[in-house]
Amino acid sequence: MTISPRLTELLEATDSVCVLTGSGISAESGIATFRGPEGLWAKFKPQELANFDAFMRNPELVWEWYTYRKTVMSQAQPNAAHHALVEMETLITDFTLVTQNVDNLHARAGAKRVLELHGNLERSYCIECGLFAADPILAAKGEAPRCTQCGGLLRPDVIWFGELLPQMVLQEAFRAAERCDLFLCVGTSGLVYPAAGIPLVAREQGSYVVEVNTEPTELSRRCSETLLGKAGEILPLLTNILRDAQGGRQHS
Ligand code: BV8
Ligand code: ZN
Repeated sequence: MTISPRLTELLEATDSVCVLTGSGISAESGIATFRGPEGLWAKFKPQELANFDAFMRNPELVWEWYTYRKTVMSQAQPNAAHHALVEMETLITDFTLVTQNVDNLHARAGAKRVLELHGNLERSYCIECGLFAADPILAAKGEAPRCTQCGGLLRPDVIWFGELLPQMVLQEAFRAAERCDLFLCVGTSGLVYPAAGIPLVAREQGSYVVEVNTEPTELSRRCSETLLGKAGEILPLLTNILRDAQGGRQHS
């Protein structure tokens, strides 16, 4: 994979980078993406699982799905792409990592600051009293976990379709997109809003927007360039250029 002179020049000079990741960055860690032949949505209908009404109709089924995903998550390890972004964070003064993923792999890779647009499956909370449960005692098969304080239903701390994203986090992501020189869009199909609107804001204000994906997406025609390939192979290349250019200067 050759990196274009334009992108190389930018990597060597930039001090303001914003990155948006989607489930594709975790594919090489063995976590299924949502779309595509092996995707989660191929087996399960999002409208039957990833929304509050579905949860209230059948909390046991939704918890069965999320328990499965939590198990897959806990057995997964961050991959070279996650680690490349952790190193990038140390090399760039103004670095913002925004993720749509709920698998906690950026944090587990050592990322210091992760803007979680869609929550984090490590956390759950009570729909009655709001008490957070770090990792609910996953009830026996066929039961939904309950709050130890009030007995209310616990739900995964993820943003479902039709639910508002955390507004402070979203605003911070848009602000970073507005000011960055370089925007990396990694492993996302760019179909879900408002997250998919973040790279578009970067583009509108003149950032160089680079897509890293194994195939073209909805966003491709709006990006400055698309690097076709695996995130686990491409992101380390970008970080190598950064590190060499900055003489390995570590940003505190
Ligand atoms: C909201 C958390 C408003 C839960 C998720 C019509 C038009 C526009 C918008 C809408 C509309 N109708 C409804 C909406 C709004 C809706 C939406 O955007 N729907 C879409 C489907 C049309 N959005 C919402 O509902 C959001 N909330 O808008 O609220 C509101 C207003 C008023 C009052 C109340 C509310 C909430 C959306 C959040 C949903 N939650 N996840 C969970 O995980 O269970 S969505 C889920 O899918 C992800 O979080 C992610 O955000 C999204 C997209 O997934 P991707 O990460 O992109 O993954 P995908 O599989 O699609 O793609 C993977 C990519 O990786 C592929 O391109 C593949 O090629 C690539 N890849 C694979 N391997 C690799 C790779 N790339 C690199 N390397 C590899 N190795
Ligand atoms: Zn409670």
